[in-house]
Amino acid sequence: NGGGKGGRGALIVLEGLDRSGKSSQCARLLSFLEGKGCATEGWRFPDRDTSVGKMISAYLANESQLDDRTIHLLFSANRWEKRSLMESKLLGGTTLVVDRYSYSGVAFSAAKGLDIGWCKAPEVGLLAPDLVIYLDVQPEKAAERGGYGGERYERVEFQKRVAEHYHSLRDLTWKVVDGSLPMETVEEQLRELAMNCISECQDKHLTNLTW
Ligand code: Z5A
Ligand code: MG
Repeated sequence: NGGGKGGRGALIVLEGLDRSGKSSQCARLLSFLEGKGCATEGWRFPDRDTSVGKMISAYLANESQLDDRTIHLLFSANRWEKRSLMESKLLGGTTLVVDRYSYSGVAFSAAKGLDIGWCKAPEVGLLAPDLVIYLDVQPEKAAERGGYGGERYERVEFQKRVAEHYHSLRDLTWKVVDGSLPMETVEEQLRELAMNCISECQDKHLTNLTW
């Protein structure tokens, strides 16, 4: 595992607007860590493979309609159904690189106009990340990238509101990385942040989101 001392794995989350490069960078970071001999898994939310995830996926594809609060709670439930597995992986020494987490949950629903305190409440008690990497890209820039516009929420005006809410969620675990830099440059920065985090959190206890 990580530093070879039998410590726990790190919970590393990537966040950012649509097309900020999260999935690309998660894949690159994962193969880098694996190459270092680190026990690592790549996770993502929504996890579309569970039954809750299938409801979310249909909603995002505009194949079903759901009340704003209902879909918010489904996104949260999708994290809760993975919490115990997440905990056992981390305690067993596996580092998790997670593509979106509770911050997406709060930022997207709050951008629809839901009360932010109400949005945070169901996230309390989920595992707190050791590191949140926010890939910072202007919404207009992100929109120019490939594949934008297919799913619900993929509109520039909406993404601007999401960015404002992300901003209000930043805390000590956040590192903001300029996601408009070339992919390789971003990748380099993430490697260093991840390696530092993995060695620093080995002896630290896992904590819960408190919000
Ligand atoms: N959502 C929610 O409402 N509540 C929740 O609790 C959660 C999520 C967890 C689906 O998420 C939606 O769910 C999302 C939030 C909401 N809605 N929106 N909008 P998703 O994770 O399934 O979304 P996705 O479509 O898979 O990924 P994404 O976020 O849109 O993109 P990304 O992963 O950040 O970017 P990418 O796929 O790595 O890259 C996009 C393109 O940009 C691609 O062509 C790359 O080659 C290119 N790219 C990447 N990096 C660069 C750089 N540095 N330079 C140039 N080009 C680049
Ligand atoms: Mg993605």
